[in-house]
Amino acid sequence: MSAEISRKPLLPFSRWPSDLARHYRQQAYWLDLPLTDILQRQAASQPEHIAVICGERQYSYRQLNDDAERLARVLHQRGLGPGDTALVQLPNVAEFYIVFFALLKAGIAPVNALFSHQRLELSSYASQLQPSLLIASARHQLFTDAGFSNELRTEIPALRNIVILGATDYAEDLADLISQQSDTVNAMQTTPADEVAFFQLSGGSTGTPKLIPRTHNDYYYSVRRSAEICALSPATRYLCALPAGHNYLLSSPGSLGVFYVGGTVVLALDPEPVRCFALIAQHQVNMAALVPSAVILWLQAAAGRQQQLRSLRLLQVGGASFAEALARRVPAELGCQLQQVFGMAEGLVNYTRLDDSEDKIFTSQGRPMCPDDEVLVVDQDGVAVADGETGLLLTRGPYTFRGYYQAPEHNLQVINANGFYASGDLVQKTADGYLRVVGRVKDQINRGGEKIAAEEIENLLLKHPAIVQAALISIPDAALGEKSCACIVVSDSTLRAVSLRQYLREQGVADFKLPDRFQILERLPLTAVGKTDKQSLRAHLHAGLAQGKALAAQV
Ligand code: AMP
Ligand code: DBH
Repeated sequence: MSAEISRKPLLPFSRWPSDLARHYRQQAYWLDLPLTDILQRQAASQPEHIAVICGERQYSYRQLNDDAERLARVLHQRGLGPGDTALVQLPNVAEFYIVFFALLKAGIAPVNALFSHQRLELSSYASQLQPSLLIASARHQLFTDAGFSNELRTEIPALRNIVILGATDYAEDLADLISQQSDTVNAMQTTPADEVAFFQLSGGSTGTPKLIPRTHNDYYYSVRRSAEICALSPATRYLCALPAGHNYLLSSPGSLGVFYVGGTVVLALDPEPVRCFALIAQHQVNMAALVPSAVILWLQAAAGRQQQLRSLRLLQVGGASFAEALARRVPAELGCQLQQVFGMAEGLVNYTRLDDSEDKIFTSQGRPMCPDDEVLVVDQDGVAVADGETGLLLTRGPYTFRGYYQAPEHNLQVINANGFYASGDLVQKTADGYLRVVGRVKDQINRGGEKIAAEEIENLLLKHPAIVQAALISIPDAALGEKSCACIVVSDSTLRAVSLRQYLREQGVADFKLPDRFQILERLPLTAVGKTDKQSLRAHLHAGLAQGKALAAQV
């Protein structure tokens, strides 16, 4: 007999209006199938084919599905199910997929935190989701001992299950749960296909990280269509060397796309080229997905090592602006085709197509994957601009969300009355529907594909007793595209960058969000309405940097 069965209400989220939902079903974008179907169909049709390679371990589709099924039953037996949520933080290991599918099978909606996330990010997700389950890794500094888990338990009354990958003296080991046979006979159920399956993370532009509800229907469509556009097949051997839970690596076409067609995912902990090249050679990888900053590293490392990359056919690049000059080097120096990807965890994904002209592939970020992706490029008054002109991107469609989780005020700012999402990107659209990303208006720094919401860091800086004003802005960087600079007005001129970084670290923020540079100013420039004038701040700083001037008060 199962313990108490969860009879919680399903999770609230902003739904598509019924006329659009009907249209998306008619067009067979929404098939009313759960995401678990991705794995189950392969486990049935080619059970012995290798799904995941993780170091020395290889998982067949059968093993992956069996492991996920066992873990799901154990969780189900503990009374977890639809209406429950989970906070998950795992590095790029096979267990990431076992856990993801197990939670979907049991109807538990996870959010996959990045492994670089620290106390502040995890606490924020937990307080927004009120999870009943935490699954994390003992290799993360927050989970080597019971301290942080206990903190979370106190803050989140619902959090009754803590499971850690790796042996600890305070929690159950994930490996034990995966191998445990459960005697549950109760039917386990996924959430309905038009309800929340899991949450994606937004790079954000506000003080608090936001969660993006994704339904089975909308996400499964984006996976199928991406797999089709990228011409995946059972012979696909895909290197996943960026965080496996990121929307790009999960669904564009990502590992889920590869699983959908029955190919093989090869996991790497990070995109460091020497190790990745060895994995490519060893496992005959033919496709990989990178951010531009990693491509730079690969290009540098490739000289003299092309032999190792011989199996590579397609390299996807996305997540941040990719300079045309670099794009042109990819085929010649890495010996493979380039595909540009411009996507967002909120939905819309654009791809250059495999048969596009070189010119399109090198100079555009692709076009939307779905005929029913509605993309508008508008001026500040919401009026469409002419083709080729720069404007703000607005979009809605069968896999673009309709609002962040429980964030009604922020949603009013980013979702318009017709349900279009304003991504904050400045783009140009060609007559044939291709997009170029030329800038952004959202208050975000894109540090090599890792997004930093300026406001989040400014709020933390302002808590420091000696900081009077703070503005985080981007500065150009050859390797990362952008780095961050904190412009601060202080009441104590002996403040130093090291101690400020240490201070931020103690607040529990992820390392990639720590300002690369601090600039002390007498005052921050203001706009006519009295807001910090970041444009003039950036111009001032960039001009100084360009002239190689030692800026007076850099600390
Ligand atoms: P997020 O909303 O955190 O998933 O981040 C998505 C954002 O990343 C987009 O709105 C863009 O600002 C940026 N982005 C993604 N892909 C590209 C790309 N290929 N070129 C430029 N910016 C990109
Ligand atoms: O940056 C992104 O969020 C992103 C990039 C490429 C994304 O979500 C995607 C493809 O799906």
